[in-house]
Formats: sequence, structure tokens, C-alpha cells
Amino acid sequence: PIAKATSLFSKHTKSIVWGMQTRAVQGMLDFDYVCSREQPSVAAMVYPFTGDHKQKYYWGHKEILLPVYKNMSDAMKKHPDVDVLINFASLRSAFDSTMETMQYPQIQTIAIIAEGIPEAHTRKIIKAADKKGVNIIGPATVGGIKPGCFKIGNTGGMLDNILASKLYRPGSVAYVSRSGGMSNELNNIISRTTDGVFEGVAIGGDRYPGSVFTDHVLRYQDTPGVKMIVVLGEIGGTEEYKICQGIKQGRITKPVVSWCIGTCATMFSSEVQFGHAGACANQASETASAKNKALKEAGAFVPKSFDELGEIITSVYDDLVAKGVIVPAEEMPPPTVPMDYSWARELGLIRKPASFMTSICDERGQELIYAGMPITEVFKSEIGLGGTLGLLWFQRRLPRYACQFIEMCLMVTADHGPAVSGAHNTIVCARAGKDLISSLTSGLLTIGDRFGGALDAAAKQFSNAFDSGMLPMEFVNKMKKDGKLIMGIGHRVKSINNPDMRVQILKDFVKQHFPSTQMLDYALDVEKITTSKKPNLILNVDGFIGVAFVDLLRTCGGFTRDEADEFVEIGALNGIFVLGRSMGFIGHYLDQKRLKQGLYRHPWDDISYVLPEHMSM
Ligand code: Q5B
Repeated sequence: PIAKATSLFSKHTKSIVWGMQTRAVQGMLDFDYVCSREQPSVAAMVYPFTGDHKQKYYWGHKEILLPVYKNMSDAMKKHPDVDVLINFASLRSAFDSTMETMQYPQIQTIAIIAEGIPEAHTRKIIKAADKKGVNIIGPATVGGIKPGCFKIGNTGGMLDNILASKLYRPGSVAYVSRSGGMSNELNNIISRTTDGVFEGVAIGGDRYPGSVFTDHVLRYQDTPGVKMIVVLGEIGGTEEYKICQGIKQGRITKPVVSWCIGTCATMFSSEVQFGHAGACANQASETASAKNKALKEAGAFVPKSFDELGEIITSVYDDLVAKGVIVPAEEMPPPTVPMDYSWARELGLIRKPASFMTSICDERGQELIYAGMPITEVFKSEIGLGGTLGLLWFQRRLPRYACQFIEMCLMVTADHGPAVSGAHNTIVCARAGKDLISSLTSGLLTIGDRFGGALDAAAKQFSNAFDSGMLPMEFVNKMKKDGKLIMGIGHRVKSINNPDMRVQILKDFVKQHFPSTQMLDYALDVEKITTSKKPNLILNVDGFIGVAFVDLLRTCGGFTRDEADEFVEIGALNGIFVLGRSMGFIGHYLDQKRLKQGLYRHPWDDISYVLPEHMSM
């Protein structure tokens, strides 16, 4: 077998990251930057599910692009200086991608992050790695860190933690642990009690980790910069005994501070399986207490409990400083890395005026909220479509009769046959082979002052006349004198002789439920005058909804007068027709498609061609 490298990472180490782990990669680059590395430690990413492309990252204050390759072979060929692969593949693809990585002799170290890889697969990986001389860190780990040099993926947490634990420059203490989470605790303890971490590896919690405690302890023993070693073992397995042997045989001469966690297992009456797959004592010698005892007997520095780990590290460290083995280096401040916007905002350090404002809907929390009302409450209180519209359009929990009225308006305006302008457009568009949205939009675009969109204008005209104290007759005459049509008056087919039942249904409801119908009564008086001139000059469906809505907004108790006027001013009422009639337009679109209607062409005999006479010079 090929010998494995003893120094895994340097200031020049370059890696490839397998998987689209953009946050982890940015974390590595930020670490590199605070370590004053000259170049990023990530050369490229491999992600088989997209084509080759580039991803943008920050390098300090600048933006840089890192290549992403679909194929590992391309990444390796383009980056021959890479010797580390960080494998973020899932537990399902980690085996194949790791085995593939080992085909490239340039790779000396592979960190496997995935948890739950079948043990049989890990054992095959270990066998292949031993044969090819590849160091494996993991699986089921966060990885490891070498301050000032290299950080595997998310190890060490966010930048503020890296800075707090002084991981941007090397210290004299190397550690190895099983747990990734506890490795961060070690970063913290070591940074507070000594001159800092030289290197730290979390081998992972599986029963068969790709590298074991002794692999790393022996590397640390042979690394001149490491002056003392910390081993955080745990219940399960017998690996710690090899360290005892190494100390006893004189292979390990640097001071080893060690503690095995899981001593509380003795408090349980039955066998305990802790969080890690390997954290279970199958025999007395695998218990944490037995291993702590053996380590102490072998000459390791073993505290009485985990709580005292910091103290014992301090005393060993102080002794090494006193003996001159460790000469703490002068502290140099690391370069500053700009804080991520989202993190700074979360910490409350910055503020920025928002580009958008909203006051009707908030989808960010656990539950969708319509104008202050959680969606479950919307259903529980059975406010229906009318109530939902009340929340989203008017930001009010409207009274029951108002919700019912809105729903009735939507129902009566839902459709008025294929002949009206909007439905006609929708049908022609559908028959031209267009899609639902194009056809619907084509119909909606006809809604305006003449067809279906006279609600707001009617509300304005009638209420202005009423509020200024004009008698109905004065209003009709003034409009005629000004040469203006009264919005909401007149219909192409409906008249006093052919009444519009939609209006009648709404009128019955409004008269029965509304607290006041002042505006409606005024409009009905106007209708009496206009219909006396021409029977089709009725208060039409647009006009009726327009004026009844003014009564509703002004008298339901939920709005100030200014608020009521504002809703009319900003066009809320035409929204009722738009929303209601969309139902019909969609129906017409589907109908045409279902009936397999072909392209429409208007017949010539229905067009009057009135071109100018040919003029000769
Ligand atoms: N005259 C609706 O006109 C229509 C007058 C008026 C005073 C008026 C017309 C109008 C205002 C807009 C409006 C909504 C174009 C209508 C709707 C939805 C629908 C549609 C459907 C559905 C009809 C004849 C004589 C003339 C005019 C006078 C007409 N309107 N005077 N105020 N408003 N209304 N739109 O029948 O003396 O003879 O010269 O624009 O409210 O769209 O089902 O079809 O659900 O889909 O063509 O219900 O009223 O009348 O233009 O030939 O005028 O009446 O000045 O007087 P017509 P015209 P004179 S609801």
C-alpha cells in the first residue's frame, strides 16, 4: 500500500467540493480570507445535476467566480493542484463519489460528511483508501480545521465563531474527537485556555470511521508545530486503548489530555445507545469510565469530569510554556471580512429601507396571515370568499352581510354569455390557439368605462352629485349639459321591459341587510328619470354594485369616510367585476377548447367595407 500523507493541510491546500453546498464554500472562503491565505482553498465544485457553469462567491470584499463541473474527471484535469476532496454527497451517493475520487492519484485526503452510509460501504472505502494511501475523514462528520490553513466545509461554524476561537492562526494544541459538535466545543475550550488550536479533526460517530484516533494522534506526534494533544473519546469501541499503548510504548511522547464522554451510561440499568452509531458499549472495556481509567493509568492527563477538561488543559499548557516548549506567538489582528448582509441584519447591526411594503399578507411565519388573520382562523370562522376578499382588499374583518354581499356580486357578475365584449375576445383568442392566461387577459382587457368597468366611475359620479346636494334631476341635466354619459346607467339588452334579474337579486338583499341605502335610493331616483327618457337607461349591474358599495363602505362601521372614499378612488370596485367575470372568461376558454373550436374568422358579409373612392390625379 502507498504511504499516507502525515500533513493533510497547508496554507496552499486546494480542494474540490462535491455537491452544491454554496454556504459551506462561502464559509471556507471567508475562513481562508481571515487566515490571510493568498488563494481560496476551494478550486472548484463538482455537481452532476447541472451543466458546467460558474458560481459567484465573496473573497473578502471582492466577488470571484468558482467553476462547477458536471464531471469529476473534468474538475481533476483542470485543477491538478487539488489534493483534497470534500464530499457533501448524500448517504446514497457518497460511496460512489468517494470511490470515483480515489481513481485520481492527486487526491490525498477525502472528507465524507454524509451520515448513515451503510457500514459495508464504509469498510470498502477504508480498504480502497488504505491501498491507495488516501486519508479519509468521516463519514458522519463536520470534518476538521487547521487554523491559518484550511477548513473543511462547515467546521468551526460561522465567522464570528472562527474569530472568537482564534481559528485564523495556528496555536500549539492539536485535537481529535469523534463528534463534530463537540469539536467546536474543543475549539472554544482550547482557544480560552491555551495559545490555540494547531489542528483539529472530528473523525465522525460511525462504528467504522474512515480514520481513527491513533491515525491523527500519531500524525500530531510527528508534527513539530503540535506541542500537546487533546483526545475527546466516547463510549463504544476500543480505539482509545491504542493511544494508551502508544503512550506506554513511547511512540507518543507529547502530553495527551484525554476524556471519554458517556460516563453517565452507568446510571442506566440497561445498555445505552447514544446519538452516534458507534456510541454504545458492547463490553465493560468499551465504557467511557473504563477507557478514562486506562488512559490515566497509561499517563494521559485525564480530568475528573468533562467540566474540568479546560482546567487540565490549562495546567498542561502552562507547564509547557514554563518549560519553554511553547512560546506563544504575538497576536496579529486578522483581516476583516465583511459580514453577510442577512447575518448582520439578524444581529440587528444594520438596517436598510425596504424596496417594497405590504400590509395585506405575510407568508413568512409558520402560518399564512391575511391582514392579521391566520389562515386557520379564516377557515375556522367561515368568513368565506367575501370575508377573504374583505381582508385582502379592504384589510377589514367585514360583517357577515357584507361578506355575503361581496360573494353575491361575484356570483352575479361571473358571466353574461358569449356575446359580451370580454367573453367574445376570450373566445376568439382561445380559438386562435392561445393559452388560458392569454385568452383570459384578452377578455379582461375589454373591461372599461363602456363594458363592465363602470363601477368606480358610477360610485364617484353618484356620490359626488349626492354629497354636493344635487337633486337627481339636476344631476341628470348637468350630465347631459356637460355631454357626459352617466356611468352605471344604460344597457344594451336590459331595460325596464326586460329587467336585469341580477340587479333585482342584489337589490332585495341590500334592502334587507344594509343599515343604510342612501346612495342606492338616490341612484334609483336617477334611474326613474333616465328610464322615462329611454327604457334601456336602467341602473345597470355595474351602477348598482357601485352605489351599493358606497353605502356599504360608508355605513358598515369599519371605515372612516376618507377610507371609504379612497377605496372608490383607487379602483377597488371595478375589481369586483374583474374578479367575478374572470370565472366566466375561464369557463368560455375551457368550453372552446373542449368543443375543439378552430380558428375564428369574421364573415365578410358582417363587415361593411367603406373605403374612400379611388381618386385619380
Ligand atoms: N345614453 C351601456 O348604450 C351603454 C347613457 C345615456 C345618459 C348614459 C351605455 C353606456 C355607461 C357605461 C356603463 C356598463 C354602452 C354597462 C355591462 C356589463 C354587462 C354587459 C352586457 C355584462 C349602452 C342611446 C341614448 C343616447 C345616449 C343615451 C346612453 N347611455 N344617457 N347616461 N349612461 N353606459 N357601462 O344602449 O338622446 O338618443 O342621443 O355607455 O354603465 O357592461 O350584458 O351586455 O354583464 O356583461 O348603446 O351587463 O348606456 O345606448 O349609446 O346608443 O345611446 O341613450 O346619450 O341618447 P346603448 P346608445 P340620445 S353594463
